[in-house]
Amino acid sequence: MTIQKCLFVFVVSAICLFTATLSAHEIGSNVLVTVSRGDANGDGVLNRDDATLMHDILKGEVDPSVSIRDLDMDKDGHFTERDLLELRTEVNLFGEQRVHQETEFAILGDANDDGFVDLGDVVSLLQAHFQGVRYRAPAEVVDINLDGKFDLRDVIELTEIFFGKQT
Ligand SMILES: [Ca+2]
Ligand SMILES: [Ca+2]
Ligand SMILES: [Ca+2]
Repeated sequence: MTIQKCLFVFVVSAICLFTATLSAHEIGSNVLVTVSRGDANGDGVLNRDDATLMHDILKGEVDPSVSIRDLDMDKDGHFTERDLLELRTEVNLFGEQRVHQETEFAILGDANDDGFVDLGDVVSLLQAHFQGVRYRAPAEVVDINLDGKFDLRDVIELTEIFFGKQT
């Protein structure tokens, strides 16, 4: 094998490896997110304040400032009266307690947390960025370019994926 041929094989392998690494973080792949179940006000403590806030969110009087996952006490994927009941029961039984954080998988790019990555998520990200509307998914899910923060670059990246402007 000539040196040139060796070099060629090396470069091709390197490209394959790089592509494999990238595809591991593709839109729609699973990302680990941290869930603080029940902590509706996000202060790290589970108490009656969270139950009151959950009640108001359920009635539509307040917009949640945490991920819907954090409100989903019974882990059925929805936020309902049952979750409020479960939180109340827990607080009544055990009193005020520190939030037990868990990790679970979410879908990278699924900004509105409906289980699919589609144009609805692009709209959610655009609204989140330009109108300050809160996206429903945990922060890890909207960090499309995986640089540790959510900003305009993530919006652009997801938009480009859907409108085929990727180069
Ligand atoms: Ca709390
Ligand atoms: Ca979605
Ligand atoms: Ca980012």
